[in-house]
Amino acid sequence: MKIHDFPLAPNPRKLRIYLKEKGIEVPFVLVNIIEGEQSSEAFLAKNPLGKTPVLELDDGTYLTESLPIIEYFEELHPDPPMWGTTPIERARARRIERIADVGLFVRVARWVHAEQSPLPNVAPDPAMAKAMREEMPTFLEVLDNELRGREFLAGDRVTVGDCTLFATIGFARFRELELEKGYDEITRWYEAFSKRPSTEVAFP
Ligand SMILES: N[C@@H](CCC(=O)N[C@@H](CS)C(=O)NCC(=O)O)C(=O)O
Repeated sequence: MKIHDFPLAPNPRKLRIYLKEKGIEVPFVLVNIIEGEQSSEAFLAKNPLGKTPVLELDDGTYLTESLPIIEYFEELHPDPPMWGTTPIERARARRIERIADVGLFVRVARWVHAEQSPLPNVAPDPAMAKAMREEMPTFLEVLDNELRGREFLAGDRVTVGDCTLFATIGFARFRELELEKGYDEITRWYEAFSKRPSTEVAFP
């Protein structure tokens, strides 16, 4: 088994943080998305959408999409549980993860692409950048409130949503967007989480 990814990109980073929190070791193969390697014939054969990460299984099967890849590992290695231990904990952890990903991360990614156009295949779009920036506070406020009185997003243990939010804020910072400014709970959580060994970036 191996993972094809680019470690600085947020979806691969979320998966890497998750794997380290779980103590699962998987070899990585670098796909340089800044240089357009995701559009090569060889990579498109693994993921026709040209996106990282891709999990390659030993039988030659390719799994794409970071969250289903996480679910796959979670089923193979249930401990420590990264969604919580009871139905209500799991529902809550999944709800928060969706807000961090579909709510916040998607807007940050669209903002980066529209504002800074870092990939060869995406053109700048100032109107889109403005709209995305204006929509972010709604999600930041919800996540900030969820963290009030809690060490991690879903309580006293790390769940997948922490990996998602950390990768999102790290990506925003890397792109000089200070997302957490003015959100005291997120700032406190981000500083503490950034000390965890799981957040170290390593190539490949
Ligand atoms: N929904 C997908 C998104 C994957 C994705 O957008 N990956 C980015 C890196 S964060 C990528 O490889 N982008 C290359 C491109 O768009 O050309 C997932 O969760 O894995």
